[in-house]
Formats: sequence, C-alpha cells, structure tokens
Amino acid sequence: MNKKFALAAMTMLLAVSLAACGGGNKDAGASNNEGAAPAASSGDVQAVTLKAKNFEFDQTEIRVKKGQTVKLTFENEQGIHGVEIPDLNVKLDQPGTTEFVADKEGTYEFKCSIMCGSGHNDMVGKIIVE
Ligand SMILES: [Cu+2]
Repeated sequence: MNKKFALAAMTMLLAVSLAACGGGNKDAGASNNEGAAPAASSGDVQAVTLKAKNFEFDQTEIRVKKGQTVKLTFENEQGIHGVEIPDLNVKLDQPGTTEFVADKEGTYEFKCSIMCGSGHNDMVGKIIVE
C-alpha cells in the first residue's frame, strides 16, 4: 500500500517537473541555430548561390531547411542559362535573385530554363527540403 502511494507521488512529481521544464525551454532553441549555416544572411533566410556554365551547374544538390525563406542567386559564368524549379514555381531566365519559401519537405528537380545548346538536358540538379 505504501509503495503504491510512493510511486504515485513520484509519478506526479515527475510530471510536474517535466511540465515546468517544457514551458521554460520554448525560446532556448532559437539561439542554437546561430552559425549552423554560414550561408544564411539573417534570421530564417537561407542564401544560395548557383552558378551555371556550359553545360553544368556548380552544384547538383542543394539542401535547405523546411520553412525557411530561400534567397536564390543565379549567375552565368559561361554561356547563357537560366534556372527553374518547376515544382516550387521558381524561375530565373537570367542572372538575378529570387526568393521562395521552402514550405514542403521533399526533393525537387532544378534545371536550366533556357535552350542553351547540346548539353542543355544535362543541366539538372536537385533541391532537397528537409
Ligand atoms: Cu539550357
């Protein structure tokens, strides 16, 4: 009988202390993100620079965090190319910068958006939202 009571009391204490911890930690996680991604300029914006030449991109796999605003800068180093991510409604037909919110987890194809020549179809990569 006493053991049962003690167990019940301990369980309650544990529940109370867990609840207290959970409430206090809400904001603690935010500051832990600092420095995690050197490319990020500020806050929840992740800066990505993608460069194109005949006939490839300098990156074929880009990883971004779900929910972040992605600031995509596209540059042509050689030839005339563009970039598009059809599933995310992102398109840059010339060098420039665009922003989009990576709000869905998944793997999306990006590719050259301009018929640039014989290697056009090789100009593909994937962007992974995780
Ligand atoms: Cu092309």
